[in-house]
Amino acid sequence: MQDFAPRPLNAQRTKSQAMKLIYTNASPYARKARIVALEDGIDLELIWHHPTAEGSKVPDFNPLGKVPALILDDGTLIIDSPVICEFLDQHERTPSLVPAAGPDRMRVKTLEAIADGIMDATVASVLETRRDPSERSPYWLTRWEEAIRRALPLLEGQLLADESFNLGTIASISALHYLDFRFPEQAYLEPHPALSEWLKSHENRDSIVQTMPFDGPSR
Ligand SMILES: N[C@@H](CCC(=O)N[C@@H](CS)C(=O)NCC(=O)O)C(=O)O
Repeated sequence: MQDFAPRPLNAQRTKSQAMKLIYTNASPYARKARIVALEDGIDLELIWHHPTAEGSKVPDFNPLGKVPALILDDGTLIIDSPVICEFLDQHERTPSLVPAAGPDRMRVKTLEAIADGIMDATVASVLETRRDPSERSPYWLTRWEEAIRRALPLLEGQLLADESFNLGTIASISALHYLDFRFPEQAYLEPHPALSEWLKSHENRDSIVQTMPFDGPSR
């Protein structure tokens, strides 16, 4: 097994030295990593592979078959968006998006976990609705929808109580945009005007504009 020995990034990295991110343009988890990289000025080589396409190449990079997967210069694999995001942020000279310790860290990581949970329920619902209707589970679809609706007020309370821009904020933006991208007709944000306003207030930020979700390798 390869030693995990990531080297510090430096600002003069060239394209050939860039780390590779296996991703899709729709994945809200991959979007977290792309936003962190843009915010921290880290050069990532983006390699598009769809995880659920027939003959997908994603398992060649990540045996779990999921995106995002980060591949370092020496071939080291880093997976799961919370780990990838923290790795990217920590390798900047001044990590700014994930507090190192204490109550601030717990607050940011909890916010990220709520947002990731909303993504989990949304992605699972998307995959379930793509199955043959005879195989779909109304039980699970309802359960995931209820989880999302219950989690939104919690997310709203935490986001409105804290003005800072951090990994929790990034995950929340990714989760909420993805929810609207996949299920616009369900109008999940309609009962939460303050949360909608909060989301809109971030929509002109460069890293957010550049990473809006869409299907396929290019627009
Ligand atoms: N916990 C993972 C979740 C990643 C994930 O589920 N990604 C989806 C795409 S949005 C995927 O690759 N699904 C394929 C599969 O589960 O087989 C993370 O945070 O990175």
